[in-house]
Amino acid sequence: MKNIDLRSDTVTLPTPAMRKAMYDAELGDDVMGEDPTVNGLEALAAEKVGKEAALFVPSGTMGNLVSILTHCRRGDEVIVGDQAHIFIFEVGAASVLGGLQVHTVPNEPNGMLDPQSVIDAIRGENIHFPPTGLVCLENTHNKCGGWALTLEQMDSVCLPLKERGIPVHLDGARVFNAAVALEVEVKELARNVDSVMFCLSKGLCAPVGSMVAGREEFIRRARKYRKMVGGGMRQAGVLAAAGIVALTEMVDQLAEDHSNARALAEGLMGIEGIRLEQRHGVQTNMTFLTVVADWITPPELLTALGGEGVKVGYYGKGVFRAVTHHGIEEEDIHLALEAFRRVMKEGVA
Ligand code: TLP
Repeated sequence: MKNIDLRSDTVTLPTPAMRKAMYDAELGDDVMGEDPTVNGLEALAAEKVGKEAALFVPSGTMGNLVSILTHCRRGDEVIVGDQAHIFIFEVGAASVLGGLQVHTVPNEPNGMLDPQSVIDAIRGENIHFPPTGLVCLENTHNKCGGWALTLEQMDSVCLPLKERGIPVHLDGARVFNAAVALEVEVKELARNVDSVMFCLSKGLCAPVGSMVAGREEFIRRARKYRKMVGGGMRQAGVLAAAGIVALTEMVDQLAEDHSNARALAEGLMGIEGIRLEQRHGVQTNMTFLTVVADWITPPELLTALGGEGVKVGYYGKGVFRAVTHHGIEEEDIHLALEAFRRVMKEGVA
C-alpha cells in the first residue's frame, strides 16, 4: 500500500540533485561569514525576492521571529491577522521572546487584511498606548485556504503604511506558490514589504531552512538576532546547497501541486458528507474540507483514512487540511479520492 501523506508540504524529501549538491558542498564557518555555499544561497535568495540582502535561518518560525525582533523594540505592538501563522502557530514567540504585544485584525476569508482596519489599528500618540512597530502579512495564507494575495491587494495594505512610516513584514512561507499561481515574480509581490521570510523546506523540497530578506542594514541586524536565538549554524552549507537547488530547480514544478490540489478538491466535492471550506476555491496546494456526515466522526475518518494509507491534517471542529506537494502524483490523487469514497460510504463499523 502506498503512503499518501497530505498532512503538509513540510514532509517533502530532498531530491537526488539536492543530496548530490549537499554531498559536494564547499563549506566553512557561517557564523564567521565564511561558508561559501551559504553566502551563495543568501545572494541568490536576495536576488530572487528583489531585496538587497538575505539571511539563511533554520526554520520559518525563526525567520518570522528574527524579522519581528529586528523591526520592533520591546513594548511595541505588532499588527497581524487573527488567522496568521505568526499569531496561531508560533508559540507566542513575539510576546514571550520579544516583549511585544500582538494586535489582531480579522483576516478576510481570502487571507486579506482590510486596509482601513489596519490603519484603524495603528496607535496614535497617547501616553497609554504601546507604539505600533510592525504590520505582518501572510502570502499564501495558510489558514485561509492557501489563497494568494495579488500585487494590488498587497499594495493596498503596504502603501498607506509606507506613508505612515510603519514597516511591513511578509510571512511568505509559501510566497513562491503565490507567485506561480498568480504568474508574477516573487520580487513583484514583495516590492512594497520591508522584509520577507520564505521557506525552502516546504513545496521547494529542501530538507531544512528558510530565508529572511530585506535591506542590507536590516539583514546585518537580523544576523545578530539569529545568533541570539541560537540560529548560528556553522557549516550550514550542507543545508544551503539543497536550498540553492530548491530555488533554481523546484519553483516551476509547484504548478503541478496546484493542479493536483484542484483535482483533489473537485473529487472531494462529489462525496456525500464532505463540504469544501474554501469559499474562494483552491488556488495553490491546499484543500480544506469539513466532515458534515453524522455517520463518521473526525477521529474515525482520520483513523480509517490512515488504514488506507492516506494521511491528512486535522484542524479541529471537523476541518481537515490536505496539502499537495512534490512526490504526490496525479495517480495518488485518484487513490486518495478512492480511499475517501470508501471510508465515507462505509463509515466505521
Ligand atoms: N506551517 C506548518 C505548521 O506549522 C502549521 C504547516 O504544516 O503548514 N509561516 C507559515 C504560513 C507556515 O505555514 C509555516 C509552517 C511557518 C510560517 C513556519 O515554518 P517552519 O515550520 O519552518 O517553522
